[in-house]
Amino acid sequence: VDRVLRGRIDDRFSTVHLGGLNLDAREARGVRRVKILGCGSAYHTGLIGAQLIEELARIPADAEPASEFRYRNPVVDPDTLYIAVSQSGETYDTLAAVQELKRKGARVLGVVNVVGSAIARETDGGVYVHAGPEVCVVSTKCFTNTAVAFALLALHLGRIRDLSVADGKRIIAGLRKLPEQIAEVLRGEEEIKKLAGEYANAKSMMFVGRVRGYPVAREASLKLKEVSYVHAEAYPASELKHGPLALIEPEVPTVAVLPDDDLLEKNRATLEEIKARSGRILAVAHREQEKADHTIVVPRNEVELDPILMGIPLQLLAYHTALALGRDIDKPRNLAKSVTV
Ligand code: F1P
Repeated sequence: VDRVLRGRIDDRFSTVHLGGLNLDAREARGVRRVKILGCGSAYHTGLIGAQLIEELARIPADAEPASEFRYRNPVVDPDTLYIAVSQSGETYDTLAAVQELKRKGARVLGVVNVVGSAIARETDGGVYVHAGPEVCVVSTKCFTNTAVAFALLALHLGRIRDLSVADGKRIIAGLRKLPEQIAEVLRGEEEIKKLAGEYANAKSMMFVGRVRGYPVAREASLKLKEVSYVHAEAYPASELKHGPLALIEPEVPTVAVLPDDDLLEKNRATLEEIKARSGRILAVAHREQEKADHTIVVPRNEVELDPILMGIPLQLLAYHTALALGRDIDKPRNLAKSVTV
């Protein structure tokens, strides 16, 4: 995280410098929509990015799996800024989506980790994530850094489009606190290891979150599947009552992501619904949750940055679940470093 921030936020806590963006102030002011495309974890950071851009720059934004977008003959709108996200920069579905967009005359930026990769080359400009090489096949530190890069991009767009100075300073101060807070979360690894041992034999795991919590729930469920092969489902918390509650039973525990925003009370009501069906609950929150069987407590930051911090203990949970089940963490089955077909 230090690396993605380095040199990009100034000492007066007011400006974000994104050198390679290739989007001047006039162009940025003309953006009417933002559409973010990526696959797997990259798509999930796109969901976080879209929320940050809506919150901090007040531009309507959404994210879609690039692997779907490329096949549906999308309408390309000249006032939409398209952003492709990829750790490797080589994922073929994402590259194909970029090429399709370019063919239709769109402007496409990249949020990419590997410098000089195919997607970095094909896009018109963008932000490098500077996470360094992902030694493991699955994306972990790159997920975190990409979310931070989106926070910087959202601040930059917000700045150009009149984000209040106070808000900008607040978020920048929050970003500066992240590296130490991440270190604090990592210091809790022993506790997470114990929890992983308790939940490792689940028949299936549910992951739920509302708004800011939802992309984290999706990503945590993907990480668990990728490395431990435990079946997992992720739902927006309010969707539970539209069917998936039928799955809740003691052998199907729920991981609930609970940012400290104005939805916390609603989230607690969801925990009650799960408890009423004898579901076990592991919460990720800023303080102990009495409705949950266990809570992983993470430090408090600006609420907009909660998805960044709350993803980390759940990466550790997936890791320790995989270890507890004797999986080969470094070579998860059926998973390629970059999917190039
Ligand atoms: C996308 C991705 C990863 C996943 C796995 C397969 O990669 O789906 O999120 O963990 O490695 O590929 P990328 O486009 O971000 O390199």
